[in-house]
Amino acid sequence: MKICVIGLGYIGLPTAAMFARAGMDVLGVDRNTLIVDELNKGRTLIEENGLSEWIPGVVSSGKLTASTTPGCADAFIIAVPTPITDQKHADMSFVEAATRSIVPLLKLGDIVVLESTSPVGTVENLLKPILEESGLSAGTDFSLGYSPERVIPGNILQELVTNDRIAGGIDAASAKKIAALYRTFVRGDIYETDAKTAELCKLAENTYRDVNIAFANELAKISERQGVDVWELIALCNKHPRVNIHKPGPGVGGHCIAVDPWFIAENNPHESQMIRLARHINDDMPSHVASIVSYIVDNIEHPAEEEHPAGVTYPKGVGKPAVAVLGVTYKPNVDDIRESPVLTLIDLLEKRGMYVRWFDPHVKSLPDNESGIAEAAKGSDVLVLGVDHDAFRDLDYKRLAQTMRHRNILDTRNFLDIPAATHEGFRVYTLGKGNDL
Ligand code: SAJ
Repeated sequence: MKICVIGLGYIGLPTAAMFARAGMDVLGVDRNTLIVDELNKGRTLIEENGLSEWIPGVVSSGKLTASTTPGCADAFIIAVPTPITDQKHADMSFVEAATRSIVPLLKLGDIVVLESTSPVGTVENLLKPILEESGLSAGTDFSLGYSPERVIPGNILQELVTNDRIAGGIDAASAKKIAALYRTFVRGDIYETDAKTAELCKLAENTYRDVNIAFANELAKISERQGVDVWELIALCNKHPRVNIHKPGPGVGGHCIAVDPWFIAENNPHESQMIRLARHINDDMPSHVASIVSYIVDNIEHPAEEEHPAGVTYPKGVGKPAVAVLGVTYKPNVDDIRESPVLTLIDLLEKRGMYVRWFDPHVKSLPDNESGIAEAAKGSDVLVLGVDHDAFRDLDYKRLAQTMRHRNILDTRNFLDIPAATHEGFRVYTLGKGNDL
């Protein structure tokens, strides 16, 4: 069976590799020539566990080849980005372009599956009319539907195989054929449904998480006022067999949990009150964290004349607060900075007149990245943990105490070894811990 996977990103490339390992002849398509050229050399630009070990084998066996243009296939998988605009609307231009590129290739009996997270009705109202310009009719002449991924970056290859999956079809026959296609590598159960239910299912799953995280963030703010440790609170709540409160944090990033709820709210503005409020609560967390940093620096007794880390000596008593931020990706141990709440936090701190430097070992693409933890922390008044990367698990607090101007730490993830830090003279504040704030 020949499969054409359009979009070789976090989902498309692992999915293409899965079909190739299942013995299919796979053509991976991406408009980015660098991705295509690297893939044809058996290399990937994506940092994902296990992927760089998988790719050389399926490429050298000839099971996976890459091109910038699609070719004839028995099944077409569309896994291109569906970004969100500043007006919080879904940008479907990549999906539309990918769909149009299939039209001249479509033949009787083919399967077309959309995987990209999309507003409800995309398959029926966007893909179907474009594909039927081929003269073929969806359902009768070719199968059409929607089958979303639900994998977590960092564990994609494992979860693509083991997670249950939804196969939504424009008609029941399409759902059945799509389910059979994915059963070539999916070991989880595959549930057949209609395309609109599958589209809303994907959005609802991630919206459940965003609303749940908003609840956790609100509990964090309440705990700070009530003198409670929200981390202990949530751990105790979750001992209840039917309670699963998520974790607070400095905000919600990524191109899924932070985005998908808007795809529901966009078309259902009046019915999505809680969904939109949850988005605003999560999007307000960087500002809440910035106010905690201000609280910390406002309580520092700055000696009068002191050398500022930037080599600038400020007038008596007007030392500009210096903040070091560790981690800027949207979640731990990934290189993805999309919708990162920590980048928003850095911007807010600078707007509050603070001098901010940051370091993230996973980010290679941004010029402001310091060369290491000590370089970012040099001369700073507060060290903020933005992301709980494994690389930050055992910080050298003795060295940090020597390089920082004042010994304050703000942990936004309840991640750091507080006794080790306090042993070196640090004052540690944790988001959501009422007794710290
Ligand atoms: N976060 C919290 N508290 C929590 C959990 C997450 O603040 O309790 C924050 C994280 O710090 C991060 C954001 O939420 O900023 C989202 O992270 P996440 O790990 O919850 O989920 P994502 O964004 O990685 O979602 C991915 C998506 N899949 C891909 O990106 C390929 C999504 O489509 C999946 O449904 C989701 O994993 C999943 O299934 O877990």
